[in-house]
Amino acid sequence: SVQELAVLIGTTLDRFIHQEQSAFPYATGELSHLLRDIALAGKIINREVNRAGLVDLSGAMGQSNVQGECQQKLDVIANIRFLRALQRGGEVCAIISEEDEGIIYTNNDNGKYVVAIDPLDGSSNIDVNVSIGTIFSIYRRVTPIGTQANMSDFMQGGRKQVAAGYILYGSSTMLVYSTGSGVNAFTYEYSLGEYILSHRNLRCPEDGGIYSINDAYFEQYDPNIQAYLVNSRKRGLTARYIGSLVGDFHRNSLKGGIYLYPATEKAACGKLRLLYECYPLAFLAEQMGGSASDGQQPILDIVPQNYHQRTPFIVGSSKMVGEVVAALKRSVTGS
Ligand code: P6P
Repeated sequence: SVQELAVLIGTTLDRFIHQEQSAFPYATGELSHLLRDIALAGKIINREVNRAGLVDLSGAMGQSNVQGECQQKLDVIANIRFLRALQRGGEVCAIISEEDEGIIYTNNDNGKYVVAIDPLDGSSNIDVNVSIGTIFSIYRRVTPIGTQANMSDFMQGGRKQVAAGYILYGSSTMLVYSTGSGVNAFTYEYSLGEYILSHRNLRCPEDGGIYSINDAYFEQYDPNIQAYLVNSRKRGLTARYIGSLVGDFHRNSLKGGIYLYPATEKAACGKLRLLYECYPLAFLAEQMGGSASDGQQPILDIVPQNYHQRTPFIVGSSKMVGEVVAALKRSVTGS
């Protein structure tokens, strides 16, 4: 049977979440339910992504999101699907999404959690069939249960995340997440409709041979970033940059490497968003033994100011990130 096959293949996500929850005797199951809601939305988006080329879901919607970025049809669909899954799940009282300016209220004022989400990052890759991803970040609300959530629920800072993860729609679809006790990755088995545990307790190699950065902006980078890149080429490192953060992050986490989106002359804070891209991936990186910095401090220590603020982002193998941070600090101290 399907279930017997699942048992043969290994631990399903549902079973893993249940096992993880039972390790916390006081856990009441809401976070488990929330993770299942996200996993379900991921299955639905997976289906849409896989069909995009066939049912004309690829291509632009002809409108822009709050970032002023041209919205791809799948962006809009992914946003709607996740909002609907979280609203129906009942565990979430409010959401911040890359696709919307302000707080989205779910009308579940009794929900204990808030979620910040990038429903479909890297969506410009949809038309050319390159991997794309969903990134999510979960906080326990600080406002009283039963009241309407507000900005304070989302401005707690990266170290207050209770869970974070991503779904990578690639050659296979994977859900990778952490609730603070290590990182586990689940590969979606379509024939079973189940996510199967494929990478238990993922660890990011301390060092690596891959660097990911948009070389086109080389002239705009800090001279010490430029020096790092020149040196990386001399050392024979491999350049891999697919224009999809989740794909680059996932590969570098498995193989060892570093992803950089530094400040440029045109974008003093870089391009990536703190709340629903950098905080969650920094949480995962640290849980895997890697690290994440804005060049001056760990990403998770950045004090949030607003929902869509940007930050320079350097993430991956701890030794590599350390080298870049040391180089950038020389920029500041002039040493
Ligand atoms: P650039 C996609 O828009 C994204 O947010 C990340 O997924 C990706 O790494 C980066 O921006 C690409 O940006 O400026 O190099 O095209």
